[in-house]
Amino acid sequence: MLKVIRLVLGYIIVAISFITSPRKAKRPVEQQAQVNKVAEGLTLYQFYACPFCVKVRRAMRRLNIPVATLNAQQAEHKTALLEGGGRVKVPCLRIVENGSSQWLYESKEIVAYLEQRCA
Ligand SMILES: N[C@@H](CCC(=O)N[C@@H](CS)C(=O)NCC(=O)O)C(=O)O
Repeated sequence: MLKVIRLVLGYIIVAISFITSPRKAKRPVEQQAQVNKVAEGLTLYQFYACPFCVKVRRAMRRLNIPVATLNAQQAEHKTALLEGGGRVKVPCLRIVENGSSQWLYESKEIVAYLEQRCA
């Protein structure tokens, strides 16, 4: 029952977030190309109706950073998250830099990281 309530609330948050979508940042073409380059090394493991994931997706939109998203409810992505990050908790941002991966948990930390990379 609790799971159903959480799911319903999650979808209500998704709907409100859709209606109140933040504006995408507008940058000069070269700057946006740099941000797009940064995004190439990033992947967000998430659940669609998780409020913390909604928060990160809103930040991604606001910052106009095209980070790939993966549904951590799918077996292959869930396994990758568990093996790479150590636990199945979302949101989690996988950061690939210089050939090595870092797994960043906590929506607040993820948003701060994205803001810093887009600055
Ligand atoms: N404080 C975390 C909360 C994240 C969270 O509770 N995520 C839930 C889904 S909405 C989850 O993955 N729970 C599984 C777990 O904690 O093991 C954040 O801000 O990212």
